[in-house]
Amino acid sequence: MGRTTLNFSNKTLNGTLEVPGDKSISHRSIMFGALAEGKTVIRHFLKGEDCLSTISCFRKLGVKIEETDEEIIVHGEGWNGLKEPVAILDAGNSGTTTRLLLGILAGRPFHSVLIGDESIAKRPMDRVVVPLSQMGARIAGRENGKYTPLSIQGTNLSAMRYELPVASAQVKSAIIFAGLQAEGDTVIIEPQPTRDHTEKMIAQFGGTIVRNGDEITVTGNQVFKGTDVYVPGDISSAAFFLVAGAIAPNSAITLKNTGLNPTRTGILDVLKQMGANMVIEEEEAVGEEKGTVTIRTSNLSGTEVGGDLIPRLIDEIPIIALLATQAEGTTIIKDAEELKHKETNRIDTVVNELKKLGANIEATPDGMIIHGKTPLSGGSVSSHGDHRIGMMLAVASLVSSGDVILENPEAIAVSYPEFFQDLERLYE
Ligand code: SPQ
Repeated sequence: MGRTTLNFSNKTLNGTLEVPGDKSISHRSIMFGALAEGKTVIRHFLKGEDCLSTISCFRKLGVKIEETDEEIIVHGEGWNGLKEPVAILDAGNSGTTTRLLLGILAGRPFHSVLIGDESIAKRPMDRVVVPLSQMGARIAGRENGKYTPLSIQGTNLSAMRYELPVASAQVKSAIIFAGLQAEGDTVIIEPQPTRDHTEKMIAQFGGTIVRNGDEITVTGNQVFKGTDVYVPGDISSAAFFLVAGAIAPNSAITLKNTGLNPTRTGILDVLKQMGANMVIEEEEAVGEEKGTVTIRTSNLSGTEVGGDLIPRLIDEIPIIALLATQAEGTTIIKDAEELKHKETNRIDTVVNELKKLGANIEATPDGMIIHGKTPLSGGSVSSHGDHRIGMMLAVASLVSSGDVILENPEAIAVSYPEFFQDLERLYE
């Protein structure tokens, strides 16, 4: 585990950037490419560790996947192209890989074993295992299938009607993948909208899924056709530069080809609410919405973040907390208990690490309260193996008066391997 010293104090950031491809969409493009019949060509795929774990799992499941500098080519042979793996499937640090694969493997006629790293071993899998079991899935694991390693004996699944008890795109997607293999119509009730990349991709691969209000209906036994996928820039990665541009002095950053799917753009709403100097230009696109966002140094004020906004910015809360330390007044983040189930407990890690830099921040049972505007100091902090905490602390160093020493910066490679190179390109 390494350590890096960040001395970015008072740097001005200027320039144009295209952040790497969206992580959620990259995972799903491999999954649908593998399940489809024929060739799928994916451009602007995120070669972060999480998505490489998804590729490695599907290769072990017998799918031919080629990698060039520009493209990933998946040679799908339909649902039956997936074969019983002779090796353990390792999802690494990726919750998306683990949970979505469970939905796929539950209905395949073979046995498989799924593991992940230390962080995955602590994240709840029962939120997926319980509904899949109601469909007939046979999954065993530690504490009654709550934790990895998980062993899956694929079987015939039956359709069901299920109301999501948590706002989670991963739970929704796992049930959709199971529903796609079940007899009849599976209906999922989603009280709060979550990212809809799985639904969009079903349409892109020639399948059907219907949304009616908060009800999603998916019919079983669908056949997908391989296609071309362009993955837009990840708004969750762009968020670090949006905040950097808003809080660093005399800065202006333009982010091209950024994903603007409305289920993901909560960060833009919060930046607007806080008074950020920002321009959004949407562009014509097939499938996923995208466009260009420009942000300049801004005078920010505190705000409240909660309710239906939370699933639209769940992964951006660490960087929003930092943003709030640089805004006048109080920011309240609530209804965000889900943060406790991410790579780390992101309520505790955000609060503890930002406190070490002098932030006025306190944890609440479902979020945090931040009082600004606070000058940050240097200090020794850690990513705790969580990529989003690592990037947030690196951006914090832009407004810290002294050096920030960051433990375990390697974690950032999970979603953004070129993060530091991109940050350095914007320095003046
Ligand atoms: O894949 P993983 O590890 O769960 O990644 C995270 C992240 O910060 O990158 C969460 F820790 O993103 C999730 C996100 O929080 C990715 C995701 C998806 O692609 O469907 C959905 C969200 O999780 P959930 O549990 O709310 O469905």
